[in-house]
Amino acid sequence: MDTVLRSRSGEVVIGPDSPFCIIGERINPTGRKIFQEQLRRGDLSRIEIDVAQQVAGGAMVLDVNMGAPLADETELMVQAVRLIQGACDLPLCLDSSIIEVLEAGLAAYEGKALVNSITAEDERMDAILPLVKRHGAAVIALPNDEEEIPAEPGRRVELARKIIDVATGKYGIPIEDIVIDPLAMPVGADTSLVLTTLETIALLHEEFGVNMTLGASNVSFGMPERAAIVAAFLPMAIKAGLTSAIVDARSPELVRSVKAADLLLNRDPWGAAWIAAHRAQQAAAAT
Ligand code: THG
Repeated sequence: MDTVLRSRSGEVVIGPDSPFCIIGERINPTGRKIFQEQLRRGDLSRIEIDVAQQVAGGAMVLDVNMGAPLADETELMVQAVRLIQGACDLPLCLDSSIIEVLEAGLAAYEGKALVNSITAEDERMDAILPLVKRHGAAVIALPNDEEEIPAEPGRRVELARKIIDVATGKYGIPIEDIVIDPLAMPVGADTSLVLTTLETIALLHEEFGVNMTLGASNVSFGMPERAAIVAAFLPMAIKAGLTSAIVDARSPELVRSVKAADLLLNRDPWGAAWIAAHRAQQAAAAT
């Protein structure tokens, strides 16, 4: 099953037979005081740096989150979408918990975006899925609702089923445009949480064959040597059926582990991408 995203003139396929899709996480002010302050002042210059770094690191899609406290998130999302689409030709993942922000971002976007995100809450689905349908976008869905973030993989699968039924049945959204987030939790909070995520990925893969993405940095939150932890997590998750992740593409350690997983899992025919990346690096080092 392939999820196709588009920018103005580019296209990215998320699917089991394509290279693992790296979604750059960095266009996001969460935890960044200076960036938040700049956004409050309407200074978007930092975004250009972050975009350039994510692209250089190997991002194939860019997550865009403008959730800075006390800033006009709707206006910032519109400005950011225009700025980023002028600066690069990668598809965007519009990331906000606020419906109006997603709506304004979709209206400003040229191409087929990935909307981040809905949950199994009826109210959110009924507000956001019509927008997704109208704009011909794809959507990330989290299997939690107002009651719970399920601890049990089986319960996450049931909530994913509810979302898929509503999105396809009630709103006519093709199942390939639904990307499920199996929910990545910090291993530092409880060392059994990542196994739960891995089991959820395997179950969702078996049950629906859908594409999946998650915030990979969540896994290492609060731990030292974060990149090493994420670099170990991703190949296991990929083998279980994960087809994309929101990660910091500036980390060579992490991007290399993804590219090695592509090679080892037969998503890099003849190792052409692996060898080409090595040659490009050698050439860059020689100059
Ligand atoms: N699922 C989905 N979407 C998501 C997430 C998810 N979007 C947001 C988040 N999780 C993924 N994006 C990030 C972005 C930044 C960080 C983590 C996840 C991060 N930032 C540093 C920090 O807070 O420590 C920034 C600090 C700094 O650089 O100064 O870790 O799970 N669907």
